[in-house]
Amino acid sequence: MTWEPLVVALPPWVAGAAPAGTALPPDERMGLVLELARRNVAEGTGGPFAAAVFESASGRLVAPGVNVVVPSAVPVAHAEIVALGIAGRARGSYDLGADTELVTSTEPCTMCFGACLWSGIGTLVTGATTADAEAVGFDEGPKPPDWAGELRRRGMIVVTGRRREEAAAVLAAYAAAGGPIYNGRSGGPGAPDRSMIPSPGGSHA
Ligand code: AZG
Ligand code: ZN
Repeated sequence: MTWEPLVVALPPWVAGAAPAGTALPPDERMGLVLELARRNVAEGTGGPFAAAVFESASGRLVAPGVNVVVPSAVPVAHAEIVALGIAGRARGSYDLGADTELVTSTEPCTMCFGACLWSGIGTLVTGATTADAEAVGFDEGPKPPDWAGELRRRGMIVVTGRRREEAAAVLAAYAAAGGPIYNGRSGGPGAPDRSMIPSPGGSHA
């Protein structure tokens, strides 16, 4: 018996929805990402989030990503982490390079905010806001208030709110249909009662 390798695979339908060789102009990249987010929900293969890494100039798709936290049992398998990770594997380097762009259906959470920095991407384009995700029950974590400014000060181009209403509608539809909100603080199998732990934003007095 040895330890499991960390394998985070894309659902099989993604290869057809975002084929290798895809190249898109800047204003069509979010459209593909939102289609992946909607499809991830429709197929029952994860949460209502998708992302993709493109070469900024050519528009070539380097890697798609969808949220597979629940089916993969990998708590960090957010859409952005999956796209950045598969992009690194595709490029053969953990440093994706300043000519790459991450397009994500929702602003990055605390974890993915950090991952944007550690990936070396040059541009970040976001759809729905953190407030949109939190309005339907997701906990996006304690991000710096001026998180986009923090990235810009480190040289990243950050564009927020691209097709925001459409992106927020994907989150709302998922919540309305009763999709699971997997914040990792439900207690897990056999966990002690943690109901007395203050919730984020609550009083810690
Ligand atoms: C999430 N937020 C983003 N941006 N992406 C994911 O995959 C998420 N999962 N939970 N919150
Ligand atoms: Zn995240």
